[in-house]
Amino acid sequence: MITPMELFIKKMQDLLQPGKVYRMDGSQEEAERLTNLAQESEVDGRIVLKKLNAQEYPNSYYHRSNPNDVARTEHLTFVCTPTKEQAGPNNNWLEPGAAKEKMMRLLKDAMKGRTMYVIPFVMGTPQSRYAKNCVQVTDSVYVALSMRVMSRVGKQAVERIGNSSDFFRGVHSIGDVNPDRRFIMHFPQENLVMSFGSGYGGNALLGKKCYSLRIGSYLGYQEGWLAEHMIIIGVQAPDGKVTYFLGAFPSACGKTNLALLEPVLKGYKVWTMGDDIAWVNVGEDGQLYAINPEAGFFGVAPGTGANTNPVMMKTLKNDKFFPTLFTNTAVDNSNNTPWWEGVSKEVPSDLTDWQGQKYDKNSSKPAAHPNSRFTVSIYNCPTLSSEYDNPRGVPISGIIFGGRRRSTIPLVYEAKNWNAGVFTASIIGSETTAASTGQVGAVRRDPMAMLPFCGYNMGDYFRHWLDMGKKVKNPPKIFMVNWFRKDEDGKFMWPGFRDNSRIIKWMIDRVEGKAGVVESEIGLFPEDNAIDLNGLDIKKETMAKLLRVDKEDWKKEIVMIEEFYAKFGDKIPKELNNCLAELKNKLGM
Ligand code: GTP
Ligand code: SPV
Ligand code: MN
Repeated sequence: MITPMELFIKKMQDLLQPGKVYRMDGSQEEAERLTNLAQESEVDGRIVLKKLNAQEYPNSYYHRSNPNDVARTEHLTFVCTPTKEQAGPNNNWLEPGAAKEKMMRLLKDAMKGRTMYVIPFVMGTPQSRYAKNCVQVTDSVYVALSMRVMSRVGKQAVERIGNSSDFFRGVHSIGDVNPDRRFIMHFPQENLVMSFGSGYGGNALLGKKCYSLRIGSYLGYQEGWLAEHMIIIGVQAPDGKVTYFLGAFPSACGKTNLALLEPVLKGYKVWTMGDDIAWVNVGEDGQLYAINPEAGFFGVAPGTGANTNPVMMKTLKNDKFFPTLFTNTAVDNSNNTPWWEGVSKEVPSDLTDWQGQKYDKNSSKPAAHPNSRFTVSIYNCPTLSSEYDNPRGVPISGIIFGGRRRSTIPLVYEAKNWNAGVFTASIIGSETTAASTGQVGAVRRDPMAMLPFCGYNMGDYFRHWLDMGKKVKNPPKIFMVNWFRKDEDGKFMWPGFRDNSRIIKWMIDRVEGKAGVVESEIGLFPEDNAIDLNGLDIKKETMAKLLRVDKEDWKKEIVMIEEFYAKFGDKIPKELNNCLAELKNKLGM
């Protein structure tokens, strides 16, 4: 008898007609073999990988993609549920039959003369009951190598799957990298994703956003857990105690930086559990626990430097687990190292930009693409938590939500209880970033930082969040932050990065009941002098501005919130409508 996994592989072979089939085993030897192959292969007219300076960046490689393929494409991403209502106004929708037909046409014979890489992988530590089994096929060696870094590829996955038919199926072909023939189609009911025409991270590494968030959130809704766009960190205080937090910020709004934070405050330390995705379950003791389903970082390069994120700089130079990939950064030709805005103050004189052209220092454009990224194993991270592979995950005491807002949203405040926290997260607005194609800097609603990633109707998702609160014994405290407030001159008012540890310290004090609060219209603010500003040169007036409700701004915000809520009609839970009514009342609306 043929196993369901073998049947899937055979069906893919019949459909895609690859010249060769290669089955990934996840070994280090295989990584060497495939990186060697990638240095000799051309895809889409470009050499797939070029080796970088091994003294500076050991076992690191440079990849340049087609300039039309540098970010997620939300307008080409669909959730194909039996009814449109199930996908909700937060998703593009196609009827599953029609969607599959469209994809079958694109995928038919798509791998002729190419190699089909079969990637069995586990999301989550294989010992965990929360981990999930997956198989992806792809014709991109770059994707195959990236998957190896980002998930647990190989034997353990094959063993876990065995004769079972319960595994995620992902089909990916880079096709001809044509945006007119690019689609990322999700079939939550079938645990299936079909992706064509892009090699970019979130479009092509199907274990990441496609499975661990869109399909995962749907599974979580069915099975009673949450799949979230969140970091997981353990923050150690001077007394040695570690407090675990989840943190959700929209794409390119600071998750990776917070996950690898080196606190400025003496005696504090951040232990990294994850930088992008968390699967959150209620444990046997009734507490909320989180695991990171991923095994690597796919992080934004620009802005990463020795001052802002020294831990990531060290991670990128470790090679315990390889390869490390740099995609669409610039290259410093003087020493063959990757370069991006923020990695050094000086712009090197001999740079090749992300499109392969000689870079003109006087150019107003950046040398690295704003969404250029690195792909690196989490095991190379010097602050990796000792709990990272704990199959139970870690118990969560606080949840931090945030967005990128030049105005309106204060530096930090706390929701008065779980439901108020769910409301606060449901009304998050954030400026769009280069992580997704389209306009950058436009404010849009991005509830829980999940707008592009919730695989079902967001109204049902809000209900699910409220229900989770009822199941948890000691619901974590919920905080809202905004590192991105700007003054009249357009300068950031808060130093951010390593100084964000000052805010986290206050949160720990709140969790431990050591700090008082002042109630405001939108939630609870720190008492005067409760935030440790020792050693920081910041004006009292600036702090006052950062920690104040601007009623006029908030009245404008309410209009946008109501517009967003209205899209969901009566799917918005009454608890959230009540919170909104209460807020309007307090603002005198
Ligand atoms: P995704 O990988 O897209 O989900 O992004 P992310 O949320 O992990 O964002 P990341 O930490 O990579 O940061 C994105 C950009 O924001 C980078 O250019 C950072 O340098 C910048 N950034 C991060 N934290 C701060 C901060 O506290 N203040 C300021 N001003 N910028 C920050
Ligand atoms: C994001 O856009 O939120 C990312 C990068 O983390 S991607 O994997 O492409 O989604
Ligand atoms: Mn992300």
